Amino acid sequence: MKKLAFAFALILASFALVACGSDDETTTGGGGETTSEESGAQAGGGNGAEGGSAGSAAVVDFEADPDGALAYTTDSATAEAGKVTVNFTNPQPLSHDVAVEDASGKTIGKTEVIGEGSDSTVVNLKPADYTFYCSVPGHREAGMEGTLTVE
Ligand SMILES: [Cu+2]
Repeated sequence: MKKLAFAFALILASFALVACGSDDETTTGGGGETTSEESGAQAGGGNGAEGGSAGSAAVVDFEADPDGALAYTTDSATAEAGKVTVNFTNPQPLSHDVAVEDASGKTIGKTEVIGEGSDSTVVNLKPADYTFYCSVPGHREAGMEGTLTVE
């Protein structure tokens, strides 16, 4: 209960931060959230020709702070260039996602916004520095971001 109250306070705080923004994201926390069935997020890799590297599937795992803070458990990660599976686990009742942004500020992929669950997405990465962050309003500003280095 304490935890929930804390999370709720955080939600209020984040809305306060973006008070002038639109309110088209107010559906979170309604309780009726159903994580739409896992529609094969693993984007079946039929053609292994692309990306070539000896079958080493590139995967990066992210997790939101189990203690309920607006943070991931890490602020840096590395991945191999090519098709990278981004796994996200969120133990919090507060909804989060993981989005990946390139150096020009363009979001190139993101997971579903989820609470108490997990989701994954596949992004195509080149050797460069990317930023991963939570796209829920206010969360990135509060600290839910980090650097994804691709080699
Ligand atoms: Cu978040």
